Amino acid sequence: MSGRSRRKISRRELLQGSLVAGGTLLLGFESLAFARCLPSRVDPSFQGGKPLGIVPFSEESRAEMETPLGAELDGRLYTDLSKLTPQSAITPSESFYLRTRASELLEAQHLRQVRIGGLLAKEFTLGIEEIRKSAKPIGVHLMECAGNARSVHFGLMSAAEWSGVPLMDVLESAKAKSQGSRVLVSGFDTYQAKSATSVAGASWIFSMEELKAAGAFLATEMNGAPLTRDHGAPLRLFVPGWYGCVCIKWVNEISFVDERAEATSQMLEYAARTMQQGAPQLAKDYKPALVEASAMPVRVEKWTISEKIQYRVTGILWGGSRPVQELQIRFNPEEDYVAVDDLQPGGNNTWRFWTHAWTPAKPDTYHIRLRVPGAGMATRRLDAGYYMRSVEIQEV
Ligand SMILES: Nc1nc2c(c(=O)[nH]1)N[C@H]1C(S)=C(S)[C@@H](COP(=O)(O)O)O[C@H]1N2
Ligand SMILES: [Mo]
Repeated sequence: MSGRSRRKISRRELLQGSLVAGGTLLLGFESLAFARCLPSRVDPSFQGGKPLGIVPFSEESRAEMETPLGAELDGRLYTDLSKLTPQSAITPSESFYLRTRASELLEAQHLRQVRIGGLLAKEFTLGIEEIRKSAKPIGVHLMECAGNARSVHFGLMSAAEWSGVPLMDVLESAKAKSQGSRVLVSGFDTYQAKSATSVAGASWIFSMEELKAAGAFLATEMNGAPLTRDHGAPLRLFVPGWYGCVCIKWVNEISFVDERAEATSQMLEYAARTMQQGAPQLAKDYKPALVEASAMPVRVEKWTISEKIQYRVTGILWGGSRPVQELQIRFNPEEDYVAVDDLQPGGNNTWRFWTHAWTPAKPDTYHIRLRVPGAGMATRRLDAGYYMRSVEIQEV
């Protein structure tokens, strides 16, 4: 270990958020306590060690995190996943990612009720107040944008605690005509500005079976407070386990349609990202936009333990149709996958944490990938290297 890196790092430097040590740019811990709050059952040595900082991921742009950017269809906010710990596993509403911000043209009177129509004996409207009164706590669910990307540090993903009403309750009381086998959910999507990158008009068509199996709900609250304007107030759809593109915000219409219904512009736009075969013209030919089991590192921590440099990788595991039992990590193509040291137990409604102690053989650039071993579970994005993250290790 070089003398330079043994140099004492002041608390002030750590708090300032970035420093250079041993030639590596280290993003500082917000506090020392932060680094200690992950369980280390396998390697308790970290409890006695000293955290030096976080090695930033390389080959990722410097996106501005947790700040609302832009407006309307081009509005974004990226959640900073590098701060995640099991103690802060629910994203505060002001840090929850945004993909599309509320229209400048949206006013409260546009969304006082939801129209229930289409292939129905009789159309009717449901008042928002009525829906609000029957809302109940639903639990914690993660949402990921199908367009999540390394360039924004995968910040289009967050988890919150939701309240609302099961969509099936609303649909069953509506009694569709027999040919109304599918359901179109739409929101208020009239914007002042034309988007550079997105097609306006979010709506999605589901089969009744899909909505039932997923436990879809109309959300009224997020983290114990009414939805914010940008997150779809007063009412948004949430389909647990599916990509965010189906979770329609500012819901204003639910319509029964039949097997001949055409795919919406949103379905066509997201066809590739939700791993459809081509871009089917009919809604019935779309497969559920499920988030398959996925995992990635969120932070690589640098420590000194008994005078030695040691790294610890902390990451998340999410998605999948059932909970993953085992997770493996690999630091470069020429190395083998090995089981991660510690995988937090849990279900698949939200992210689970894992940690892995790491002693790189030599200073180098490492490309970290994860794998869910065993057959029987599709992990296409994970296996394609979509969530790979790289670090440049300068000191071992
Ligand atoms: N009405 C409407 N709903 C929408 C969208 C939209 O553009 N308009 N974007 C969708 C997409 S692509 C995602 S990923 C989620 C994001 O929800 P959030 O901004 O609350 O995180 O909302 C979905 N619901
Ligand atoms: Mo999205």
